[in-house]
Amino acid sequence: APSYPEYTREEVGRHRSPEERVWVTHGTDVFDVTDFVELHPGGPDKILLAAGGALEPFWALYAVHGEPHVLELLQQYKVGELSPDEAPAAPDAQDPFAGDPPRHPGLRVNSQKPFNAEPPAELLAERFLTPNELFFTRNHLPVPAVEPSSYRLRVDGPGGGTLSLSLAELRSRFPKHEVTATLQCAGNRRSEMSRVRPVKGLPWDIGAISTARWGGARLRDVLLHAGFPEELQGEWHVCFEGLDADPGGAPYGASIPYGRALSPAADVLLAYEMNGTELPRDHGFPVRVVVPGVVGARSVKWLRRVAVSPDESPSHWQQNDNKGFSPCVDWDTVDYRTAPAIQELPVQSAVTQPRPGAAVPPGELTVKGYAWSGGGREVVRVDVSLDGGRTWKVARLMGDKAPPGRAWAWALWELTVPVEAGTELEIVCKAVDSSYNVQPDSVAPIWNLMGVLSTAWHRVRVSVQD
Ligand code: HEM
Ligand SMILES: Nc1nc2c(c(=O)[nH]1)N[C@H]1C(S)=C(S)[C@@H](COP(=O)(O)O)O[C@H]1N2
Ligand SMILES: [Mo]
Repeated sequence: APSYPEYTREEVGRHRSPEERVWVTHGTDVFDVTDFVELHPGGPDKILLAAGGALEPFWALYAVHGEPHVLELLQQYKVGELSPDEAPAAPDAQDPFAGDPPRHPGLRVNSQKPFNAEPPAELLAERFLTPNELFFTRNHLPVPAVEPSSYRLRVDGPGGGTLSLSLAELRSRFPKHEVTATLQCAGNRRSEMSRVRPVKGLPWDIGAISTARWGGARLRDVLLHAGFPEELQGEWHVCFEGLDADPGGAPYGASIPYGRALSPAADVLLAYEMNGTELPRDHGFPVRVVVPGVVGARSVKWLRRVAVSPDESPSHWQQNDNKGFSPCVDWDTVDYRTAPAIQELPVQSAVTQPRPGAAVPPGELTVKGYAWSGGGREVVRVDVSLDGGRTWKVARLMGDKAPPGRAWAWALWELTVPVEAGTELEIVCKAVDSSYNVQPDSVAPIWNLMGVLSTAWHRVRVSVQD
């Protein structure tokens, strides 16, 4: 057998683009696949996602690569082996994030500690249900380590008593209900807003949104079981607390109106399953709230306590975050009490393919993306323009048909159009929901200091090759 040079993972990691060669690893073998990138049946953009690192996490998403002919093909590009003394770095005991779970290397990381990451746009709308490993993650604190056998959910009852539910009781005492729902962070597409004027917060691109099939007990069933009535007079809120707490001991918390929590048509879940498996640690293991049609911040992960109160959750994230303000409000004048907490989100859409700056081949171009609206409002149409919004075409929508008012999941859409060699395109998309709400055409008039609710027409400039 030929003997190969040895490389460290760091050396492999320097080869991430055709200019610096494209290297990947599989097992302990190192490959230079630069010449295969353009030949890849799945497209060059996909293979480049794995450039400089391991193929396995990506191939796990596309089973065709398990076929023997794929490994044979790969073998001809072998250039080396990983050095055997490559040891994984030892975890740091002082680091509160040392116990965080491993993550998929394809995620676009906005902050490592706490972990905040989105799927790459190239993979975001490939599947109607986002694979769990790629689902965007929005953590404010370290991920709690929960021993499932000792987990208890505390529900404060109406008479001062408390209900304590083990995971087994939550699963067995209440019917399992399944809902396909999209979660979107209020900060999705914030980076477009900060291009107008700086804003506070993580620089999300278009991927702080993902879709899963959630399974769990209805929050309604648990509250009725705890003794709460179908309706309460006056203003009441259902408050949630997570097991993740800041150094001062304050847990992550949020609340929703009582009526939504009790409504059978609102489908609010205490979820213990995500796409048919137990919840991953990053997404709230073992139990999280899923509030369909509502900003992601209310879907509290690692749920430890549910309480009913005449006031909204006292948490910072309910009171002083996830609120929308006028463009005239700045950090000196902001008064959080003047704006309601975001609950149902406005209509949203984005182009996931092609990517900004791409040079696409002439002939036929397929434009793809997602569209979604809050409050269960269905996306009824997506308009796409290739000339910056002068002329429009209607995209083809793909999605599950939902009952009226309960369209909790996004619609994926695509449009194939002829494009001429040597031209510049400004691709624009905008969605319309079942209330005929539309997206605003530009960012500046909806700019706000927190960079939330960034829903302007999504614009992507590309050139067509000669
Ligand atoms: C050196 C690395 C890779 C090699 C040698 C490779 C090889 C191949 C081959 C031979 C096929 C065609 C399979 C068939 O139809 O029989 C294929 C398809 C595909 N690959 Fe890869 N691949 C690589 C990396 C990747 C990566 C990193 C991704 C994703 C991030 C990816 C995504 C895809 C997709 C989406 C298809 C099309 C699947 C379909 O049509 O069902 N590939 N690849
Ligand atoms: N306990 C807890 N719940 C939480 C959060 C958190 O940091 N801690 N982040 C919230 C925010 S802002 C969002 S957008 C969603 C993201 O859910 P995901 O990470 O599963 O995508 O979780 C919400 N629930
Ligand atoms: Mo969020």
